[in-house]
Amino acid sequence: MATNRTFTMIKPDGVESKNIGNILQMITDAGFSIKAMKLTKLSVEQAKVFYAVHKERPFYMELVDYMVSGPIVAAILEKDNAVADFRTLIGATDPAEAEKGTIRAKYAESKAKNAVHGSDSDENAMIEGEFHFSKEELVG
Ligand code: DGI
Repeated sequence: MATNRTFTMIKPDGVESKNIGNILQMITDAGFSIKAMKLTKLSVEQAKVFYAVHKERPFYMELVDYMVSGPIVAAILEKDNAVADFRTLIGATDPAEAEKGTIRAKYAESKAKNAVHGSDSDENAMIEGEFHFSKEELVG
C-alpha cells in the first residue's frame, strides 16, 4: 500500500450509535478518498492478531472483547500525509482529551469505546490494510 494511505475502522460504538454516515462525512470533508471499504465483524482470533502489539497491556482482552462485540466498518483512505492527518482528524485516544471538532470529541463514548481506529505509522497502515483487504478489494 502506498505511503499516502492509512487504514481506519469505525468501531462497534460508532456503528451502534448510528454515526457511520457522520464519521464518513467528516473523513471525506477532510480530503480523504476511500480506496476500499466494508462492513464486517471481527472474529476473536482476528481481533487478537490485529491488536497483538497491545497484548501485554492490562486492557488487552477487554479491547479484544469490545472489538468483536458488534459490526465495524473497515476502510483504506488516501490523502497526502494520510497517517498523520488522520490521527489529527480523529483526536486523542480518550475523547475527554480530544480536541474539539475531532471525530472522537464528537462521537466517542470513552477511552475504550472511542469510535474510530487510525493507523499510527505508514508501516502499520500497510499491515492493517492488507490484514483486512485483498488486492481485488482495493478499488480506488
Ligand atoms: O492509537 P490509539 O487508538 O489512539 O490508542 P492506543 O494505540 O494507545 O490504544 C489502542 C486502543 O486500545 C484504543 O483506541 C482503545 C484501547 N484502549 C486504550 N487504552 C485503554 C483502551 N481500552 C481499554 N478498555 N482501557 C484502556 O485504558
